[in-house]
Parts: sequence; C-alpha cells; structure tokens
Amino acid sequence: MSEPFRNICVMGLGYIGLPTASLLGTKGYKVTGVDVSEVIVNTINNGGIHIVEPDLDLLVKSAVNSGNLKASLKPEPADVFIIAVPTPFKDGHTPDLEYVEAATAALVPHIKPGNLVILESTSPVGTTEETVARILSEGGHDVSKDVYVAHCPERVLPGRILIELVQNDRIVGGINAQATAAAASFYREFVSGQVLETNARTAELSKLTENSFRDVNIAFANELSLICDHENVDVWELISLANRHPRVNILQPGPGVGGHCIAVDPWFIIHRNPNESRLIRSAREVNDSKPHWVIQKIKSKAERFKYPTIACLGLSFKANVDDLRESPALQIVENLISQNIGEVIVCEPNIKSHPKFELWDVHEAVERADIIVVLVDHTPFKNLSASRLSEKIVIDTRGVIK
Ligand code: SAJ
Repeated sequence: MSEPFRNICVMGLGYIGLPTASLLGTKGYKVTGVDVSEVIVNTINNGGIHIVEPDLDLLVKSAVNSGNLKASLKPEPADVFIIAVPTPFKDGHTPDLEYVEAATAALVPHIKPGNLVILESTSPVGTTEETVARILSEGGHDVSKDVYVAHCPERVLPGRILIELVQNDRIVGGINAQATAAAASFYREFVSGQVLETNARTAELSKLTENSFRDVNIAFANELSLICDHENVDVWELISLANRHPRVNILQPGPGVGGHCIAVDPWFIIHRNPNESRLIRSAREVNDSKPHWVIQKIKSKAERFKYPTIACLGLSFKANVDDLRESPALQIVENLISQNIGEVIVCEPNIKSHPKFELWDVHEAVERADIIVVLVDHTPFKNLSASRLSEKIVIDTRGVIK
C-alpha cells in the first residue's frame, strides 16, 4: 500500500471503538466514528462520552474540538475502516455475527481499491475471511489484491484502555500476506508495543485463547474457593501461600466471571470444537455456577433471620468500573430480590442511578444490614474493617474485608 493512512472510519463507538477513534483523532488522523445510536453520536459530537473509562472524556473532547473526530450514523470514505462492533452469542452459546455482518455491508459502497479493512471485534476462527472478506467480495471488491482485509484483535483491559491501546503488543493477521503487511504498517504508526504478524485465523484464535486462558485460571481459583469452604480453610490465605512457590501464580476467586469478553469468548472456541475443548467448557461451567453457589450461601445465612436486610456491595462485573454487562454481582442481586428472602439493598459507587434499584451509600447500607455480601472489590469497600462489621454476617466473595 503506497498511500499514507490519513482518513479512518471506525464502525462502532463502544468500549473499543470510541477509545480507538479518539486516540487516532488526537494523533492527527481524520476520523469518522460510526454508531447506530443517535444518542451516542450526538453525545460524542458534543464532546461527551457515554461510558466510564479513565481519561476518555478528555481524549474525546480534545479529538472532537480539534475537528479530527466526528461521529456519524453513516460511514464515509476512508483509507482504513476499523470494525469494532459487539460479537455476542445467541441461545445455545452460538456466536452472533449479525453486527459484524451489518457493519461490513454498510462499508461496501464506500470502499475503494487500496483501502484497508480491519476487524477488531473478537470473533470465531474464520470470521475475517468467511464473513468480512466474503461480504466485501460479494459487494464487488477484489479482496485478493485491491482491498486489504485483516484481523487485529483488541486486547485492552477495561479501566486501562487508553494506556493499553498504545502500549500492548498487537497481533495482526491478514487474509493474505499483503493484507497482513498493510495492517501491520498501520498499527506501527501509533502502537508503541510490538506489532506481531500472522494470518487471520491465528490472530482470531489467539484472542480467544488469551481470554480462555484467563477463564480457565479463574475457574481454578473459584474451584479452590469451594474446596476451601468445605475444608474450612481461608482461600485467600491459601492462595497467597501457594503463590510463594516460584512457579505458581493462582488468580483470585470471586462471585463468578463477568464482562463481555471472558465469559463469552471461550464459547467461540467450544462452539466450533466441541469435542476438543473439554477443559475450556468445564472452566466455563465452574465459573458460571459460582453465582448460584453464592446465592445458596446467602440463603443459608438468611435462614436464621425472619426477614434480614442484605446489603450487596457492588454491581459491576469487576472492580472500579461502571460496566454491568454479564455481571455476576448483578445476577446475584436480581436473584435475591426475586426470591424475596429479605430486604436487599445495593451499593454501586461507580454509577449514579439504576433503573431497578435504589443505590445506597456504603456506610448507610452497612449500618442497616444484617448480612453484608461483598460482590465487587471496589476501592471504597477496602476501607471497611472487620472489627466494624463484627456484629454482622459477612459473606466476602472477593476477600476484601481484612
Ligand atoms: N476475575 C476474577 N478473578 C481474577 C481476575 C478476574 O474473578 O483473578 C473476574 C473479574 O472480576 C471479572 C472477570 O473475571 O468478572 C473478567 O475480568 P478481567 O479483569 O480478567 O478481564 P476483562 O474482561 O476486563 O478484560 C479481558 C482481558 N483479557 C485478558 O486479561 C486475557 C483484556 O485484555 C481483553 O482485552 C478483554 O478481556 C476483552 O476485551 O476481550
């Protein structure tokens, strides 16, 4: 590809698309960010944001004010098109590629020879070639030489997105060698980590592998927490002791695994390889069953009361974010409310309001509660000392209370 990459069109302005679009805008690229939501488009064009991520507000404001980032409901011609739309699953854990298909189809009229199309959405093996390249090809584009199609999975950690977007190594895999080279040269312009070249299928599977690795390791910690409960051993102490071994590094148990990545991506492997992925499936099952175990634990403690007040600390899927997607904490709270075993009161310091629950100040909630359930290890909860809670029943799924 001889032309420089100047104009970028980012499809999807969510947790990955918006940080990417605004980062590129502040690096001097002309960026059109496309989203199907008019509310999101208007919010961004007014210099605002619709998600919580450290420093993202400043970055978006600066990119919009400089005139380098504008949001739109429709794509525009560009040198590089980045697809960063959700890839959820449907019933039976079948991957749902509807958003990738719709975003790719929307690009067809705008693509010219020499353009680069990058799929960043986490995707089952084969999606770059069999969905993105196929739709472009059916739309009349020659993906074997005129248009470069590649996968470059996003690997940023919510809460550290802006740092990791620049510093993480990136894996880039094209559907052919020219596409790999074109995509790699684009990322090398703004990534300080290494850009590692491979093919599209390996790039797709590498992302799924990273998240499955984490899922399997969290499942090990969650399984240990059940064993420790049964054996009357403190799982947090056990793990910190075992981790003193130079080759042991156990992760932390919790109320389950949430978020839109780790609880989803392993299914993309399992769906295509059901007979080969027994460990990955078991890990998913262990992690998915943990919220039910926590609910049973709360119910057994609640039995000693007539109608206890149960304070649930945390709703988000992990510490210090506002993201409730696939959150085990939310699942536990909703289940407790539906079973009506007590008065359930909820604290979530990272969100202002919730359509279903009144949100309590942590100190008031703790004061009022008979049973305190720590569901997320948010920083403000770490100041709660065990001595202050000595009269209460505490179920600490995150090992926060010291
Ligand atoms: N969790 C535990 N115990 C742990 C670590 C995590 O219970 O020791 C839980 C968290 O509370 C949360 C879930 O796991 O419910 C996932 O949290 P996370 O912080 O492990 O990961 P995510 O979902 O925020 O981001 C992951 C990251 N992947 C890896 O670390 C391999 C990130 O780099 C990916 O970009 C992201 O998924 C994604 O978008 O795929």
